[in-house]
Amino acid sequence: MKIHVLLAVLAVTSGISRGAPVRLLFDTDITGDVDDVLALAMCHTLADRGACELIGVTVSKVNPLAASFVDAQNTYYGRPDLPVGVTRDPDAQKRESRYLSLAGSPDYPHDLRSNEEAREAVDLIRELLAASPDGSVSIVSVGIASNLANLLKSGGDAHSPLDGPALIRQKVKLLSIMAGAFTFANGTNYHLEANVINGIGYMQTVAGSWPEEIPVIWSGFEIGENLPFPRRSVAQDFSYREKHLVREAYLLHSGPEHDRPCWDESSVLYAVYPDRGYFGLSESGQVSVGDDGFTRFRPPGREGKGSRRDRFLRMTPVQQGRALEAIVQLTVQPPRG
Ligand SMILES: [Ca+2]
Repeated sequence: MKIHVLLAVLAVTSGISRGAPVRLLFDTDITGDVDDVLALAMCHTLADRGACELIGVTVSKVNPLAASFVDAQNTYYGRPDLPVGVTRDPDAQKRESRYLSLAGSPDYPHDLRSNEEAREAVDLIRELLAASPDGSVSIVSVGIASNLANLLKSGGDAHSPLDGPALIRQKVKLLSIMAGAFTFANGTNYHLEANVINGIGYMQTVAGSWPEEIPVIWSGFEIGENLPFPRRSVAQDFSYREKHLVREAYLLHSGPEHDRPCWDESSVLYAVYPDRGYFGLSESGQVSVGDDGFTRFRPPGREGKGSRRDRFLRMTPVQQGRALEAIVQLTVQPPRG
């Protein structure tokens, strides 16, 4: 056997492949909490490194400044033309923000002046999926599930004749979603998590209708709660620019004396580096969403029947340290250029 053939075989058998980087679609409720801003910064950093290809950002909650802010952050990170979509679902939660007003600052230029100038989110997602190679897109969902639910309910259109579930089956590789709680969290084993309870019907649609063949990895509340972004890093590590959008947003939301949990960042880290051991995984099973918003995980029955679509993230103390440091370093990395 020639040496290059041997090496190729070794690479395949050891699970190390150098295929095209995953195509990342970031679906966010970037309005209330600030972890969405840090998670979007990570997406850009990872794209700068060639670890992923960032193909678009969609917003699942309603705030008139959402599209402008996302466009400003994309521009800040050197991607002024990255497509931005916003939900136009009248039932999606409207949410105030402490930091989206930064979009009005002359320090952060951008094109999109209003949500009306942005794309409708599901139409954009369908276009991006249809234009992607089969099985190539990882969706990171870090907010309420309005866009995912409406994608699942969508029918064929000019982008693809396939309905939502069929399009997902063909194009999507993974859904990495921050939602729910799966162990003891926030002082209870019955924590009702915000991304679910702020749109219970949407999350029920995702849990109930997401295609069985496409894995869903849930980052429960307990994961981010144990990944506190260090205030010292906020104070020191963004100093390479006098005006830094991420630092300003963080301070407007959380102030200088708070270590904000990295809920949303955990789902980005897993989606891009699923094989790096930053997290452990539960066994396979299925998540259901109750009418009160509680997320219940059920493994298959004794006879092995039942769904194996879903798993949730776990974290040992060693993984906790590794994951947090990776998130911090990916968040504070300077934009390219
Ligand atoms: Ca969020």
